[in-house]
Amino acid sequence: MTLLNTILPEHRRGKLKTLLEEGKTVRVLEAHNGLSGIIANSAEVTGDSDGKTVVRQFDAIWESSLTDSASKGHPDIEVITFDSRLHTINEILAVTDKPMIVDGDTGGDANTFEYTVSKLERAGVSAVIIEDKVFPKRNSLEAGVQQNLQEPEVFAQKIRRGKSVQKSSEFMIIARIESLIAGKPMEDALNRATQYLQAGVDGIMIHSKSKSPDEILEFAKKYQVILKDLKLNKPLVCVPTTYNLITEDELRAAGFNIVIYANHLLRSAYQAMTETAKTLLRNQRSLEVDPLCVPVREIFKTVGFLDVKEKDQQDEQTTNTPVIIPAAGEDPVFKKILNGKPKAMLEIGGKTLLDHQIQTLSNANLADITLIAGYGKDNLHAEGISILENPDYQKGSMLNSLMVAKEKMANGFIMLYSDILMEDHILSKLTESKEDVVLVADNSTQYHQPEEGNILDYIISKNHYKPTRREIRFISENTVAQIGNKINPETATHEFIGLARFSKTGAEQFLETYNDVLKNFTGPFQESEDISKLSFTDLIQEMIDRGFAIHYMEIHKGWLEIHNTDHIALAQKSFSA
Ligand code: SPV
Ligand code: MG
Repeated sequence: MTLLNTILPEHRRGKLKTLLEEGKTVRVLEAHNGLSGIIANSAEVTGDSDGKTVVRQFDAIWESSLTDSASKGHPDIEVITFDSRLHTINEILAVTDKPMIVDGDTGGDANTFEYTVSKLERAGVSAVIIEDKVFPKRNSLEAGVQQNLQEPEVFAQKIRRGKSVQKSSEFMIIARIESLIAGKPMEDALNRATQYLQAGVDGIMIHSKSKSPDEILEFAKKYQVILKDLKLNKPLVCVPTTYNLITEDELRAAGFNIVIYANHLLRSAYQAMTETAKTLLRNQRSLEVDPLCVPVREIFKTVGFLDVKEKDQQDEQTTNTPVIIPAAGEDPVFKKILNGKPKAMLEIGGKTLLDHQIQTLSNANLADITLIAGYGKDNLHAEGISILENPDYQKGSMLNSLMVAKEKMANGFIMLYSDILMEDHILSKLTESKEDVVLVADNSTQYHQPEEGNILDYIISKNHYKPTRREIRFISENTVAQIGNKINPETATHEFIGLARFSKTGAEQFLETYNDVLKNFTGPFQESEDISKLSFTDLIQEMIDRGFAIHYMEIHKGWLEIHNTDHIALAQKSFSA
């Protein structure tokens, strides 16, 4: 169900009357369930007329007894109960905002009809059309079927009873004359029209199953005379199913105000479904039916599933995403300065590296921070964050430390290397990303040589482009083809800065891949000489190889990694600036 077209009954009901009062010829299309209702409500063609753009749509929806019954596998003989019809009617009303005209069949007896009017009006239906046949009626289109007409006086009284119970002035009761269907003369039809108009009906539908429009055109001409005599102005309705050469313009010129295409969505769906079923049988696989089918995603879009996905993603982003900082390893470069303390405690500009990170995270509303400690854990000091321990920090890679916080990952998470500092905008942009796995990737790597002895995580972008051609790029089209520290810097397009965001789905994919790799592989794996040394980038590469989309968010500088004393000086300089 899509919530796009929701409308209150009181806002919909009067729309049909308004269209008619505006002098519009109302174009109506049949619907038999929610999905066909959405199509009738939203189908649109755009064209050009005298240099002006013209948009054409249907104005209203016909809830047909023929197609409602047929879609339930039943004949159109009033065997589908009114409650079932009302269920379909409400299903369509829930996903549309255009006026609805309900095919009320005979309306039952006068008492039954009163309840029908009351329920339809309350639901927001704009009009009901009842036909002057005896309950239970037979569909009008099949030749050779016995058609029993109701006495016009009895039918006129049913109209009066219906009009007497409606609460609003907007709801319309339209009388459908079946004389021509039952093989009666034109006089009978005209006589009935007069009686029904005198009973207070809001419009007349003249039905015909002739291939030629002649008889309804003759009726329309004489109907104008009746209206004139009675000093009334009541709309005239037709259902051009059999006389289908005539155009809307011609019907309008003949005096018709409402044109109903009464069964075409169901009939076309039936044809397409039958063809699909047979094509599957012929081929014993489904490839050949693909051209006969819309992509699943189009259905998702139509029924609002893509909206749901987007809202879920927004919720996920606005709920506080946990941040995991693996910081267990011992740093050989700063061994002396740190003197038994972990690297996170490195002092930069009067604050620890960790405090700088906590500050940046809190600027992006990220307060759920978990740090994985190992080396020097007793000398780790930080407020307002959780600390977990990786006792085996000397054995594995940073990935092992990250996995200590597995429990934190279930609803998505952000991973941050413990030795990087960055400008605020990077994190806020990352938290807004919609993709399932997003790595932050710097493109300035293309312009400078890596420093000696510094091992960097490189990325090769899937959609190669010239870095010099600066243009707007969307994360959704930035996908990673390759990641790792053994990639030739010359071929790399980006450097992974050590910051990544995983959605709930992304986290599931990440954990599933991790568990599967550990269970099923031994020895060298991706860039690692042994599975026990599996790194974060190895696992991401494995996800890529398994077909998961790994996106990157491109940045240009604005961050620093603290790998040597020069970096500390640089950081101090930028903080004082
Ligand atoms: C319907 O669509 O159910 C109708 C029109 O009543 S017809 O089938 O032509 O009678
Ligand atoms: Mg019908």
